[in-house]
Amino acid sequence: MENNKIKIVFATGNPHKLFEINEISKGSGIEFVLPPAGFNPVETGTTFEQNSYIKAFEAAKLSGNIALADDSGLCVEALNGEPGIHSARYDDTPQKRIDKLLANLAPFGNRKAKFVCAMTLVDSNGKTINKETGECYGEIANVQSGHHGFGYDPIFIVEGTKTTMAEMSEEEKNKISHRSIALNKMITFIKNNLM
Ligand code: ITT
Repeated sequence: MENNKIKIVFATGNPHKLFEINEISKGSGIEFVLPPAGFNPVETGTTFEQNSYIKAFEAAKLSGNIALADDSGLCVEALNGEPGIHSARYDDTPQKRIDKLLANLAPFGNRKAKFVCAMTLVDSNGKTINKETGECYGEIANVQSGHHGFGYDPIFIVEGTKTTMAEMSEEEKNKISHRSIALNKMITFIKNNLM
């Protein structure tokens, strides 16, 4: 069964993302694999969509095959959508990024936020084969809680719950996350058009 899976390059340097992607796509007949050595895209885009294209094309060129990329981030309403596309570079470490966000948000009563994910599937000539997006709504907690997931999960309380994403199991997160919403649409497209 494993051998019959089709492999698609997933253009990331973030192992947590690859892990989530392969958990979400379990049973789909698709396995996502890391790009070849030398993958080092420069994310010069001004939108999630542009940066996901840049990463996917870089990996597709290197591998000579189609590649999928995810550009994602946390958009906080009171901070005019920041850190947004700068989420991974907001500060030096994951903990410092959380601390900085909590400090910057402290003066505001509005703690609404959303996770956004833009995915683009690109071929080695740079043609976009398909693109999808997913959003997950919630609010920023006053203090961090939980150890699952990655990034800003410990301070993101999912709408309709009292728990942060980091307090959810991987399975629970993968049912509702921005990444799973985008990826499930992308998997449907791949199954209908490429398999
Ligand atoms: P690649 O570009 O190599 O894929 P990256 O981590 O740099 O890895 P992005 O540029 O897309 O990826 O930035 C995404 C950042 O947004 C990520 O590093 C986290 O800080 C945050 N983020 C995205 N999805 C998240 C999630 O599901 N949970 C928590 N934080 C998330």
